[in-house]
Amino acid sequence: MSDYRKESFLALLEGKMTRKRGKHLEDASDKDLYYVISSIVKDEITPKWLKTQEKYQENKTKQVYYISMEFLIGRLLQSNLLNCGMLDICNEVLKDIGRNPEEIYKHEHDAALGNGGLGRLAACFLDSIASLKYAGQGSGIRYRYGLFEQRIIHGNQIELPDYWLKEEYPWETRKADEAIEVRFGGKINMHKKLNGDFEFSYEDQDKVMAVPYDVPVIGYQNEVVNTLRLWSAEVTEDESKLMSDPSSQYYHHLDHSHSIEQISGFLYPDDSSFEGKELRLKQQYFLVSATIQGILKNFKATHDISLAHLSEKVVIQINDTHPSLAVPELMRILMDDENFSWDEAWKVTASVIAYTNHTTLSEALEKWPTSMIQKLLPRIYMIINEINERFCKGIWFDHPDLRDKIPELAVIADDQIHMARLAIVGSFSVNGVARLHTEILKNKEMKYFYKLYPNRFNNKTNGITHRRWLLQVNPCLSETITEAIGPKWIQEPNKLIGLLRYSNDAPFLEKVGKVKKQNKETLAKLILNQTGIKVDESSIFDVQIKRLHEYKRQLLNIFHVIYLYNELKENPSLDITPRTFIFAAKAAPSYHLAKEVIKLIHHVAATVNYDKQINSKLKVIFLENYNVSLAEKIIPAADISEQISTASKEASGTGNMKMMMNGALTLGTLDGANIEIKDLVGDNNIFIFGLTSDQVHDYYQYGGYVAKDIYHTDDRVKRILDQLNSGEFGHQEIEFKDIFYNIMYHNDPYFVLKDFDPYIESHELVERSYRDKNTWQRMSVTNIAYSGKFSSDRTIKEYASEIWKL
Ligand code: 26V
Repeated sequence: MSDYRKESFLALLEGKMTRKRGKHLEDASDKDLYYVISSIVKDEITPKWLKTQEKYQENKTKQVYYISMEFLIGRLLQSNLLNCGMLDICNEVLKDIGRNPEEIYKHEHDAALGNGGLGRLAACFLDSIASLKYAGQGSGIRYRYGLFEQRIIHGNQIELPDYWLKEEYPWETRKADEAIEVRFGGKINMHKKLNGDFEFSYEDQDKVMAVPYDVPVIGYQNEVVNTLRLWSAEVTEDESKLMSDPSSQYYHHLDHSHSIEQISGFLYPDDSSFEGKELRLKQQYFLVSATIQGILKNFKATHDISLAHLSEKVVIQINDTHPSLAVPELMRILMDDENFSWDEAWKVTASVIAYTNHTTLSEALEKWPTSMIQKLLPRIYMIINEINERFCKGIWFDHPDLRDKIPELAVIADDQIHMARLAIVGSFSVNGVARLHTEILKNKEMKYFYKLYPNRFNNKTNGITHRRWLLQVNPCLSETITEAIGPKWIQEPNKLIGLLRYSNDAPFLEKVGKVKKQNKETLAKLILNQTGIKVDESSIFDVQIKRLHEYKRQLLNIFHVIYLYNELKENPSLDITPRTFIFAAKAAPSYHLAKEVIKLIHHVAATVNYDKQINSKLKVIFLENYNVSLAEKIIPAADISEQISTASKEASGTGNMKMMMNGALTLGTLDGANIEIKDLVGDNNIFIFGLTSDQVHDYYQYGGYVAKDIYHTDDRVKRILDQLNSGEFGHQEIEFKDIFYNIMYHNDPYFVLKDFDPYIESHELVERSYRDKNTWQRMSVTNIAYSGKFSSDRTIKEYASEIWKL
């Protein structure tokens, strides 16, 4: 690092500290430093931000708009410093003046504007779009409250509100002059024009202002700065005036302004089951209407061609069905405001919108009651109706073979609007997020649509940004990699494959092993700090971190722990490799069974961790309030990555990719992207077990699985299930009847018992492999070497060339 650059960074720091915070550097708190460094970054990137946008305008660049109800961005300071090439300098200067960078970065509140994988994927995509110099924008909602904060009290999850905007958020810029009016409800008037067409006008609508807050998205050392635009719901200026005018009937109408602000009030914390809540529908339309209006305004300001050519300059990717009202909204504006005929408007709409599916779980599929849409969005309802009628007629006349499938295909059926069907019909591309998932869409869940539109379906296997998830979170591993193969992998993550040459190089393996050990020590400190429990740093760190869902089967994991505990109790001198099981997971607030599993993990932990007899061999850790920042600390320290969903249920998974990239070995089912990991690293560098997706499918379709039979024939299983009922874990009075009942009397819907035995066997193989340090390190390095494929840069290049045509 040149002294000159360090000196000038220090000078900036000192200057800004006095100007912005009125303090000398020596007196600055960590928080002062956080704000001042953020401001330095913002100063650095603002000219680039303007320039990037001007260039797009000047060159009339085609733009992709990524619309998502969720962007799980986490903290930004460190990754922004990294991307603008200032991270090393900043760290060094801070250390020079006796400060700890970590302590400073910690002051940023996570932006938790998402639930899990789908929201984090959106954040990784933005990073890759900018880093690959594509012209792209994210569009989302600026929720005042992000995903709840989780506290655990006596094993029970308690949810606290996440008021992340309590203090200034340094990355956002409010753009009041670019606010857009969004309208709900009202009366629709129809007039017949001279040419026989109908014309529509609206009356008595409720108006809401969508005010954009722009967050910069900085490309990796490439001068590009894109935008994430987050919309906030506010009262319109007119109404605001009326409400502060004592002579007006609206004076102090606080209820009204409250109900409007509620639209961007909070993120819905349930990603497991669809609930037709009106406020959620309002959020969706609010996001979509503001975004589409903004897109068209920008198009008109930039291009002098007709909106009929929109698809040459704009593509809209919708993240799951949540923004699928984009279809009727674009139709509405083109027809009612721009005088397009139906056919003209349809041609534009269906060539601009592309849809990504992220789940096949039927509980999560969005279906809105027609009555709700009709009341809240009467004109949108009319348009959806027309889309449905034309679509059904089309099948009737052009695809007689599918006539009897119309009830399964219709956009409106049983007084419900099926959003996935709307999204498929109204888009030019439908993609799944891993190979198996896309095959399931094509051949099972959406097979008749696939028959109708075979060219529309395509796969885009997910990815993660290696800049955050390797370079930033695991600097020592990154350095070790660079020492071996040079720095080119940072720009081209596929170059990580060069590590294969070192997979038998003892000194290199040793270095990688050392880094893992350090990372485990760091995590052990965090665990001690947060839980008071001291874990064995040489034990296997076996990690399952993700939302709590039945299909993700945290239950199977904890059953294995109970099994090990039972074995050790029976034979305390059993020679097993010490293990630390690490869990972190939030359950949706209304998901009872998921909360029971959290409680069970805690009670097993309480029993195991304090049992003197086996103490040194087993530890169970649950880290509360799982979020992006916590993931960043756990992932570099993982030895085993648990990816044990019931086959066919996990569309892709992305935690699997993050852990692989940090040298953990996957213990998983043939589900989601695990399959693609296995195909790359080979059977010897991964631990695969359990039912296949086809077997699971066949059991659902034809029956033949009886969970009770396993209970009655496998003593290990019977013992565990009986322990749930006996109150053995935790306090005597705590029982886990609902979990027991679900397995025994709902026939174990996620095949926990069926996969139990192969899971145990797989764990035994893990244990044996770990004993041979050299083999383990080789496997670990092989995983890192192949992980380049899972950089979201690869994913985004595929989207850009095959869907977006940028
Ligand atoms: C679903 C719902 C359902 C009802 C209302 C609110 C709400 C909010 C979010 C969701 C998301 C469910 C879909 C989802 O998160 N899928 C995950 O997407 C990841 C990225 O593609 C993928 O890696 C995971 O396997 C998949 O479960």
